[in-house]
Amino acid sequence: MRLSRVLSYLLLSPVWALVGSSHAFQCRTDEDCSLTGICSPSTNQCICDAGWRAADCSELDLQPVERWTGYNHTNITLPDFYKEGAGNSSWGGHIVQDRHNRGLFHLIIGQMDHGCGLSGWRPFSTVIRAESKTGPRGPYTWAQELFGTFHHNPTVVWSPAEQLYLMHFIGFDWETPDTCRSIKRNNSISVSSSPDLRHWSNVTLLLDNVTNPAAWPLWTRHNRTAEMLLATEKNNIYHAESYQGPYSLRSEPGFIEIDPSFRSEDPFLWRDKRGHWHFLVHHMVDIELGKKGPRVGAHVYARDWEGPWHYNNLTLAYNTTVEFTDGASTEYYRRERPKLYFSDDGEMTPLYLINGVQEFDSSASYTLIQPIGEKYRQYERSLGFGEDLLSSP
Ligand SMILES: *[C@@H]1O[C@H](CO)[C@@H](O)[C@H](O)[C@H]1NC(C)=O
Ligand SMILES: *[C@@H]1O[C@H](CO)[C@@H](O)[C@H](O)[C@H]1NC(C)=O
Ligand SMILES: *[C@@H]1O[C@H](CO)[C@@H](O)[C@H](O)[C@H]1NC(C)=O
Ligand SMILES: *[C@@H]1O[C@H](CO)[C@@H](O)[C@H](O)[C@H]1NC(C)=O
Ligand SMILES: *[C@@H]1O[C@H](CO)[C@@H](O)[C@H](O)[C@H]1NC(C)=O
Ligand SMILES: *[C@@H]1O[C@H](CO)[C@@H](O)[C@H](O)[C@H]1NC(C)=O
Ligand SMILES: *[C@@H]1O[C@H](CO)[C@@H](O)[C@H](O)[C@H]1NC(C)=O
Ligand SMILES: *[C@@H]1O[C@H](CO)[C@@H](O)[C@H](O)[C@H]1NC(C)=O
Ligand SMILES: CC(=O)N[C@H]1CO[C@H](CO)[C@@H](O)[C@@H]1O
Repeated sequence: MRLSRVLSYLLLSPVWALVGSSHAFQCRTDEDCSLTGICSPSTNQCICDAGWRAADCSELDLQPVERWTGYNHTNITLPDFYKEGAGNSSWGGHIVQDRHNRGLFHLIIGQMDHGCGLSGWRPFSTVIRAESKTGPRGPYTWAQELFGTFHHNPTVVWSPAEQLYLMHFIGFDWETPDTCRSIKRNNSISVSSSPDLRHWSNVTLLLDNVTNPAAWPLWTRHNRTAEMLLATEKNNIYHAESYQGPYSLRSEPGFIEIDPSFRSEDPFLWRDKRGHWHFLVHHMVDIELGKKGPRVGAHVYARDWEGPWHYNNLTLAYNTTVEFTDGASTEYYRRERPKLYFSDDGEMTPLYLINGVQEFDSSASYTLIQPIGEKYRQYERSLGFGEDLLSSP
């Protein structure tokens, strides 16, 4: 981006529009700033953390996406495909930096086998590892199948207590039918561990008849506990003394802010630099109106993981519109499975938003990686990637 483009972007960006019209907005507590910023006692205005914007710091500071980054191999057909048009469709997952090679990035995602696309996710989903040597945004290329059909919605966290990666997912071994179709069965959450992302241990079943896991270790530098939190559908949080369980249900937020007939799914849980807790969720308010969007990304937050939780039902963290660096923008049919990749400097600055996306009138889906704020540029430069964006005249 040239300086003039940066300036015009800044001038046109919603941050200034909101600030300009935010005289009425007055915060009293950090909760009024979504716990992604602090409320200045002198001005009663929010000071947002890097990566967040808007008067109440409720929006992710999303930046344009470069085309063909992320993992998009929807335009291929292979000999074992049952149909054409969906390619290697995928549906989101985690970016992980290699522990031994800082220039190597892994993307652990759900990918549908036999070209079956998102509509055949159960039982056709597998868990794969893709690699990028060109930086965290990719483009990523297929490297390895980690779990065959049916394994889906992998979430990967590093557990400092065990010095292992933990992968939680739904599914179990399931032989695939010989045509693309969708089969309904109950979901269950299992875990596997790995020292290096390439070799994974035998699978342990943790929770039956529960879906969409998001784990977070309670370990801190000052408290080297092995205790684990495991969030699931409905933002219910289970707790265990160690990652292998047994897990007990400890927090059921419910939400006064959303009509019980509205649902959210795909929770992604994290603890911020202040020790406060957050979820990004797939907000399903438009489903009631017979649509998949555009209001798809909600933010939920609490000082303590046991609550009280606040569900922001007014302003969204993100929606289905994505701007690209070529100046075009796409309104996606579906944008779900939110995950964030954070800075490793202790600030927990969100650097990338990862989603499963599907375009209108397409059976294909892919994994989109959208940069956030300004810090991601610095991060990429420190690893030797990216252009020196602001130095050109
Ligand atoms: C297919 O996708 C690859 C990226 O995965 C891209 O480089 C290529 O241009 C695409 N081909 C067509 C015909 O769109
Ligand atoms: C993803 O791939 C499809 C082709 O299968 C292409 O039409 C689409 O523009 C690509 N999207 C991005 C963001 O690269
Ligand atoms: C597509 O996925 C298959 C595994 O099902 C893999 O062998 C192949 O390399 C992948 N191709 C691309 C272009 O992603
Ligand atoms: C993993 O499972 C296989 C098959 O059930 C078994 O033979 C093997 O001993 C197990 N490995 C470990 C480390 O538990
Ligand atoms: C499975 O979970 C669903 C939704 O939480 C619940 O309605 C149903 O009763 C459960 N079934 C069993 C067999 O536990
Ligand atoms: C360490 O953290 C765990 C989990 O949050 C907590 O239960 C425990 O009391 C803490 N221990 C100390 C010494 O603070
Ligand atoms: C948002 O939550 C408030 C309660 O905090 C409620 O009064 C309002 O109706 C909700 N709005 C929507 C759109 O659900
Ligand atoms: C989606 O978010 C962008 C960026 O915040 C905003 O400019 C746009 O108006 C939103 N679109 C919809 C349909 O809400
Ligand atoms: C509640 C329920 O039906 N659970 C089943 C879900 O599927 C697994 C794997 O097939 C079974 O072991 C559970 O009994």
